Amino acid sequence: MRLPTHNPSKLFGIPCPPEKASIIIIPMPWEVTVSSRSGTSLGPESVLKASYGLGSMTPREISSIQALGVAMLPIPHDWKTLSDTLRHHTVGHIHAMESGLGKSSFKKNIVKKIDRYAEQLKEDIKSKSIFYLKEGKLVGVLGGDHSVPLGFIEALAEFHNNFGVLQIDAHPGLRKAYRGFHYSHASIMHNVLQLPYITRLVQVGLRNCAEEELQIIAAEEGRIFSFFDSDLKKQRFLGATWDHICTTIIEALPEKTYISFDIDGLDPKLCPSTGTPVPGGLEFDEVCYLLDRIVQSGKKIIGFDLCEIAPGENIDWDAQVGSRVLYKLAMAIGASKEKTSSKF
Ligand SMILES: [Mn+2]
Repeated sequence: MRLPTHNPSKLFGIPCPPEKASIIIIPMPWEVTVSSRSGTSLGPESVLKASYGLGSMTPREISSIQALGVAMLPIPHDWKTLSDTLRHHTVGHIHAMESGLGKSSFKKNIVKKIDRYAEQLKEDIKSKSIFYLKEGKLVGVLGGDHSVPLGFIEALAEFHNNFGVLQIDAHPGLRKAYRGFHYSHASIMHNVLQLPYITRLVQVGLRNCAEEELQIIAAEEGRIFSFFDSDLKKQRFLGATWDHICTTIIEALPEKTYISFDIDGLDPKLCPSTGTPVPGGLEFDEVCYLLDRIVQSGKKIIGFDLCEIAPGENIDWDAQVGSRVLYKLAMAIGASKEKTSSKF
């Protein structure tokens, strides 16, 4: 499915050029190593389009986002074209391995070639992020698959000594070079944990974990805090309030936190077209409340990504939810900066 190109300088329907914005959204339409359904490379375009329709926002919400100033950079269509071309090579290989049909005849040099392009993509996002962070702006990355924010997280290390990652996701993302790809979306948190300045990883909503990943979570006890969806639901069923659970999650976060938001952390009714939906998950209002509580707590949100949103075939439901989540993340990081500006 092809979508028309929309005007990136009118995210949420509000004109805001990057030079006037306090928050810059870097879009990245990349999905070379996704293991299931494709579509997330259309995420930025579809979220941008859906964001125009946030007409149901209250006047207060509209004036708040307007006052904040959020600009999306132009969608890099050259990366989308490259992603489509490389995806053509990887899809058969990944599907053969996923379905247990044995090793495909995929050439090692093609894996290396894809890793090289992924490295270039990482550097591209890193240099763009550093440019805007140096200007004192806040930055968010909009995928694409979950492999894309690594360069941004590396960039943040040049501005913050130590920080933690709050990951909202159905999957731990702790696979080592999943299906041979060093920069696989399924390896994002494995790669993030190689960075020494990441003091803690707090995962919320996990419900589809490989044995290899459970072993890493157990071995990294203290550095990884995992809130499994089944445990969260059990607490709720036994009468715990979401407010109480949020307190527990926030207590696990360091003073400075990066938020990595995979849309499949939400209940799949909110993201039915994402690549690997899993039953269960968080409600939209629950994550909004969690974000509000993080801001109130005085812990500083230093950056975020939002990944794995894919438009549906006929309706733009996934993108509507995604644009709402993007709005909430932008408001949260803006409010967090205001609240903590005298602290850091
Ligand atoms: Mn996921």
